[in-house]
Amino acid sequence: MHISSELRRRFADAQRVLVLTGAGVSAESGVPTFRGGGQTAVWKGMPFDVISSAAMVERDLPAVWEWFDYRRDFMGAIKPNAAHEEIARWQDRFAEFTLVTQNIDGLHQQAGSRDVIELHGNIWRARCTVCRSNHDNSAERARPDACLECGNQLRPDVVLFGEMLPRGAFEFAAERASQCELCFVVGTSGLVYPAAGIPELAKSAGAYVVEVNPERTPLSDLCDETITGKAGEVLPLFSQ
Ligand code: BV8
Repeated sequence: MHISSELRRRFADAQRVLVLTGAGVSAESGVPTFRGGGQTAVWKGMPFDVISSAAMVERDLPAVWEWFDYRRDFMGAIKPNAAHEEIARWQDRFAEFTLVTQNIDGLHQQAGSRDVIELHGNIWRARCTVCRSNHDNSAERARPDACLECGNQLRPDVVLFGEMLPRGAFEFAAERASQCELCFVVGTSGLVYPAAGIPELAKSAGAYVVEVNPERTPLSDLCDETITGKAGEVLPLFSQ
């Protein structure tokens, strides 16, 4: 596992860099990955994209909360790993640095990353199903039973399957992807859209695209380089 001289040169010269992360960047912290949001049952016999879907919020919001509270409770004790820490260092290294994540675990922010574009929301927030006002959902404090503004039901402030991404988040990420010179794709299976479209946008705009993943993914073929390895072992090599 080594960094090519080509990539080291581009890393040294780059002004505009974008990083897209998925569950794999948090794997070494102990957050289980999803295997592409596929049909594998993850909760009470329900596949991931069923329990984490807009339809389930309509049908059985308490079941959705049970699933997210289960994840929130074990994520409470989880810490960022060397990959999160290295990426946090990059934000002050490049003239224009953009961090886009599909993760809802908040570990990038815990590692010191600022202005993280959370495409799929954040497990530490809840929002009102009517007035959309945000509420704290941290493990420490009991979540309010209802919206403190309008009294309606609260739901996890995450993007569920079949739901639009947060207003402007994808558009801003897409804009930065089309301007970057170097795009890293770290720990994602590249199966969930529109997030997986970001490296494609960067590539078509002429960026040098690098994948960091122990396995090949549907995005590997469009990458200029694929580094086969764990993010927590590969990314710190850039500071050496
Ligand atoms: C939408 C939050 C518009 C909730 C999540 C186009 C084609 C096909 C389908 C669609 C399409 N466009 C839209 C769809 C439908 C759908 C979709 O993409 N379905 C998939 C399953 C095919 N997309 C949507 O519904 C999106 N919304 O399109 O809205 C719309 C709306 C209404 C009407 C019309 C249009 C919303 C998608 C967001 C869903 N929410 N998360 C929650 O967490 O519960 S998605 C969730 O799953 C994650 O956020 C992430 O995005 C995805 C999991 O993928 P990864 O993060 O990549 O993780 P995975 O486990 O799959 O892979 C891990 C990788 O890491 C592996 O490759 C592994 O090898 C690697 N790895 C492991 N260890 C390490 C490592 N890498 C490095 N280091 C290691 N140590």
